[in-house]
Amino acid sequence: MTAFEPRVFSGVQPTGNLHLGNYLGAITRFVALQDEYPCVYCVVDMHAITVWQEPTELTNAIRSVTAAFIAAGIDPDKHVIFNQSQVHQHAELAWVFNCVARMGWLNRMTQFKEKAGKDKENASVGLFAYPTLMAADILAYKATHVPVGEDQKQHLELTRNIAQKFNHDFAGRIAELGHGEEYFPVTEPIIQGPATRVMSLRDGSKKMSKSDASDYSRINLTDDRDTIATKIRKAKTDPEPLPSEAKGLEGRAEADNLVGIYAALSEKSRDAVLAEFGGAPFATFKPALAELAVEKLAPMNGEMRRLLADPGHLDAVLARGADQAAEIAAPVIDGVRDIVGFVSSRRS
Ligand code: AQP
Repeated sequence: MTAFEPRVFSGVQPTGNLHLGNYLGAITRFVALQDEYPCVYCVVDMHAITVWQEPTELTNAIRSVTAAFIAAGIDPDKHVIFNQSQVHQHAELAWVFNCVARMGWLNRMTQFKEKAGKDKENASVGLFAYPTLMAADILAYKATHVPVGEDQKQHLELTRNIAQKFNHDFAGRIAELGHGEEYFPVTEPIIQGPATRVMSLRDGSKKMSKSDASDYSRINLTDDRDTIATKIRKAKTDPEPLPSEAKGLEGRAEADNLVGIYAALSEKSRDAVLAEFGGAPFATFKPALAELAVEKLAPMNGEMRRLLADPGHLDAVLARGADQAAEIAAPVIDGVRDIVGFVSSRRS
């Protein structure tokens, strides 16, 4: 087995307002991992355009995700923050992976089915091929660990399958060219914490999502104190008081979601939260949750606003990050060209 240098990669789409699900499921994990690993965090704007984006809103959303990364605590002086479209190696590797992945694998992807809905014929080809671009994002950096929310588990499994098939199909060339037994690592997903799948505040069976038509379904990182309190007050619940143990949340999706959010924000377990609130009605729990959410999100909200007031600075962070990212990805893609057998007069 080839030993790979550990590296973390993950991405967030600039498809609208970032929400509490993105924050708890992904961004807080990104922050935690930066003390342990070299990290590459990407604003995946090429993924965003797999569904229609207004160009000026896309530009603003790219800066907004960049600001959220920095405001949450990712240090751009120690780790790489950039946007995908500035590093051409992502698109190039994605094409090779389109030729490695099988139609049957992609046909099984539930995210495409959910996002394309009933009108599959009218979905973009990019939306169908989304997971091969995601595999390219990760493997262009030979990333060994990828922190994501639960919804990305299937795409991560596909990335592993693509890495294994590439390593297998080209095993002879990989060895011959001196790359050892495997060219790409079989990446480990990191899906951890009490909030790997934060659900909609309006429907406990649907995940919280940027593209949900109802703004009341999510808490945006840019929401002010009053908006956060109103959204939590209006969140769907059932009439029963809270149970005193996590087991009692079974079959109570909305209650489970709110307790999970409280647990994640307070860095406690669900059981610890219920030891405090067991027996309490939602009329007591919801204001406590709103207060906690405001307390945790307000500093980040303020910092995001400060950063967004200077778009030139954010663009400079992205430009420097793109140079650093390309420095890592370029030799990886040069290696792929050689392995595949392309004749190449130009190096990356
Ligand atoms: N509800 C969620 N709970 C926990 N984690 C979540 N993530 C997304 N929603 C939740 C995680 O956030 C990271 C970035 O996600 P993304 O923006 O790249 O795309 P997505 O998963 O498709 O998120 P959205 O909000 O639902 O966006 P739209 O509506 O544009 O598709 C990922 O790690 C994801 O798992």
